[in-house]
Amino acid sequence: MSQGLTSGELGNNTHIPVRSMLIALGGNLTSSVGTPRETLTAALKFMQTSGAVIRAISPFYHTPAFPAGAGPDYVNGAVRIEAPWTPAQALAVLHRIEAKFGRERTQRWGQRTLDLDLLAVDGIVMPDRNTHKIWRDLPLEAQIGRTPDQLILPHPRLQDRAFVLVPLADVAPDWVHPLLKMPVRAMLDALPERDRAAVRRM
Ligand code: PH2
Ligand code: MG
Ligand code: MG
Repeated sequence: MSQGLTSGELGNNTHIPVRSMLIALGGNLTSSVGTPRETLTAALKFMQTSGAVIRAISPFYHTPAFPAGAGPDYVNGAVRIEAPWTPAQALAVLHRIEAKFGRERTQRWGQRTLDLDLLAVDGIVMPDRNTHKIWRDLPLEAQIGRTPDQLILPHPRLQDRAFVLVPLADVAPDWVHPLLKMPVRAMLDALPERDRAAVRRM
């Protein structure tokens, strides 16, 4: 008797798949709740309130802003959650939490109180492997001017950034990139040593 039930209702026979999701957290400006570290901690609470089960939280790290000179150092971290959300629903939840902490989505790579990036949902590739490759191979100058208007998974810059991979290796070292076929640990080892060394545990 599932007639009339919406997929949001739990406790019935509606099948809602629970997915494992990897999320990067970052911030380099004070928000209404306080320092970036306090903001990130508050954001994690809101993820739980929104229905996510937190499976692992990384330590927080001090990282130099990318690109170099783009503002104060960031605090970065990563979290592994399980949630009954589609990728689009997850993105909506993350945007809602960013908005709550004063994030204004204006300048690309501008300074921000809170940035929550959906890095991966299971091994899902979105929108397709060809489009993904175009975004992955985009030269740095073009990345600054172009923001994808669709959700791209895994996050197209995930493999490039030590401030993402260092904390990600704490929560999901063995997650394998579905297109690059590399585990997080190997992607991190492939980065220049000076990039990894610049990510300092708080
Ligand atoms: N996020 C950016 C741009 N630059 N630099 C660091 N260190 N950490 C970030 O999270 C970060 C950044 C865009 O989201
Ligand atoms: Mg973001
Ligand atoms: Mg980001």
